[in-house]
Amino acid sequence: MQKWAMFSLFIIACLLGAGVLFQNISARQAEMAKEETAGPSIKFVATNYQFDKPEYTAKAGEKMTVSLMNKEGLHALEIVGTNVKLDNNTKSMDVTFDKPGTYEVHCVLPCGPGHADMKTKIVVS
Ligand SMILES: [Cu+2]
Repeated sequence: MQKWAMFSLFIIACLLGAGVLFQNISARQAEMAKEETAGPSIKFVATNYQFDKPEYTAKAGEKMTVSLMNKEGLHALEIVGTNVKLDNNTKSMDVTFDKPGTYEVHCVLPCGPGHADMKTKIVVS
């Protein structure tokens, strides 16, 4: 009788595990589908202590998605002159650059010795 109970528990645990796994997979697929259908975007990939590009480009008046990926270390950023602030809680936002120009982007989370130099820019034309 006890063996049966153990066996049943084991089966239930397996089913739960598979359920969680499946849910994760479909959530990820939905996220990927969303990314594919999205319009223009900029993805800032942050490492210690720089962003993956010295300069990003965008078009004025066009709604776009900006996102942050912390590949190494923990960083947050703001785009000066906009309301965009990204960190590990808010990983992406939509933004429209109204005017052409150069927008400074910098890390706003004290992340280590290279923090002060952790800057990049977006050239909007
Ligand atoms: Cu920093």
